[in-house]
Parts: sequence; C-alpha cells; structure tokens
Amino acid sequence: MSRIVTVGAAQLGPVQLAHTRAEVVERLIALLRQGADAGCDLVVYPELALTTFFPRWFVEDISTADHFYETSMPNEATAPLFAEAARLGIGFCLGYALLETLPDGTQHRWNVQTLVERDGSIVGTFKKVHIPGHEHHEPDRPFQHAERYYFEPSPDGFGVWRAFGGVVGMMICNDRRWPESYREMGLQGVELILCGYNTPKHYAPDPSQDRLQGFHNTLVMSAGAYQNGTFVVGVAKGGVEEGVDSLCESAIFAPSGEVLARARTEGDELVVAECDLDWCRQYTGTLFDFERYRRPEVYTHLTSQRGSTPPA
Ligand code: CDT
Repeated sequence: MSRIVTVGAAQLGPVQLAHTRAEVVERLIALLRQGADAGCDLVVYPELALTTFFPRWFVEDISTADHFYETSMPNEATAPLFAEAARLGIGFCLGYALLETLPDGTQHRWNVQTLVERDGSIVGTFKKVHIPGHEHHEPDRPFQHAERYYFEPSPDGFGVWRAFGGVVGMMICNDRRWPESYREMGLQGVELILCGYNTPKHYAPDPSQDRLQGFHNTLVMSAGAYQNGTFVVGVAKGGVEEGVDSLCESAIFAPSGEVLARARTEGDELVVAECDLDWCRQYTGTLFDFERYRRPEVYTHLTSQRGSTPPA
C-alpha cells in the first residue's frame, strides 16, 4: 500500500496587530482550499499563526497580553477552519499561543502546534521545547524577542504520533536549530516532522548572522532530515510584520536532505510536495540504522549536562 502523503506548507505573509482572527482564519481557509485543489492530505501552518508575533513587545503586566492566547482549541474563531478541513477531508497542523488554566487555578502559557487528522479528530498538541530570546525588557533592542517572558518551556519533550499512515512529530521554530529535537523524534521512528516558524532577519545579539538567516534555516532542516531519515516541513510566517522583517523560505525536505519544494514569495503561498514515507527506510535501514550503528554508551555528555565543559 502506498504511503504517499501530499503535504502543503502553508506559508503566511505578515499578520498585523490590526488583523482579526476572523480575517486570519479566512486566509488559512483560502490556503486549505488551494491544498484541496493540489491533492493535499495535510496542510501545515506556521508558528503563532492566528496573531501577530506579539513577543516583539514587552508589557509589564503579562495578563494584558492574554488576548493573544487561545484558551481552547477548536474555539469560535477557528471552528470554520476545522469545519472546512473536515468537509474537504484534509488534515492540518496549526501553531498558536495557548493559555491553560489548571483545576488548581494556576495558569500556564505555551507556544503550541495542534495536529488534526483528515476526519477532524485532534491527533495531539505539541508544546515548544526550546524557548529563545529573553525574559526581561531589553529596551536597547530595535524590537523585543521576549518569548522567555511569554512562554514556559515544555516539560514533555518531543513525542511522535501515528497519523497520516506514518509516524509524525512536531517542533516549533527555535527547536529546528537543535539536533536533539530531531534525534529525540528519530529514536521514536519519526517519518514526517512539522515545524512552523517566525524568524526575524535581524538578530540583535549578533547582527553578523542577519545575512545568514536563510542559509541557517536550510542548513538545520536539511541536516536534521538527512541524519534522521525523515521528511521535514518548515513553514514560515514572514515578510514585514509590524515593521519587523522576517524570513520566509518555507520548504519541504526529503530524508535525503534535498529540498523538494520551496516558497518563492514573501506572502501567503502554498508549497506542495508528495512525501513517500517509505523513502525514510532507505536511510534508517542503511547508513542510519540506529540499532546497528549508534553508540549511546559513549554519548554520556548528551543527557548528563546542559552547557559545555571544556577541559581545565
Ligand atoms: N520564534 C522563534 O523561535 N524565533 C527564533 C528567533 C531567534 S532567537 C531571537 C528562531 O530560532 O528562529
């Protein structure tokens, strides 16, 4: 039986502060319908797709930013997306901010992606593991990247799910820069990794990296795909959002590390590739046969320490 999953990377251009969720959901549905015309089984949206990238602003009272978070999924604003996807028989992956209130009254703020199957059922919700940027206001920056103020790091790590006829994992933006993200999923047999991102082109701590944003984006996802024998789908929200220019270059990577399809614009655009999940075995069954070749007994530093410790 064929295990071809036709995937659409649904890149978004900017979502400005003034844009309503209803307007954004209309754009998501337009991309979904393009996906239907292209024969997609799965459409993948970016990180924090429903709102502008609000961590670029610092607020003293975090609760004044609560309107950027969803408190349930689906909800009133996203119900039309869920309904249209189920009607079309297309699954999707949606990034958004989640404000969770536990029975004991404590509140938790997460940066998440929810994966939905073709019948409309929720497969799982992934919480971002690596939270970049800063915790406090840094007024000397041209814009903030206060994700560490707005989001807790996931305590759950990288799970995978049986969905779309294969093994699917998720990661969010900064997670894609860390080899551990891919390897954790690789060791659970992942075949398709879905990753939304918002990557400002300007990196205040080291602006010499600005011109390399596109290169680094391709570098990490191509290497992660190849070294773990998996497809990787990277989906941007990019363009100039509230004056901040962010990387686009959404792309779909094969287990060979090759780019199968890449966005050509800096706006809403669907990038489509047929992903034959059996291609993964050509890598995980040969050169990257983990069971045969990995040496976890000598990888002792990997889980026993956080920072690097050079010799004295
Ligand atoms: N959203 C996100 O994680 N963005 C980061 C920006 C760099 S850290 C300021 C990224 O890794 O692309």
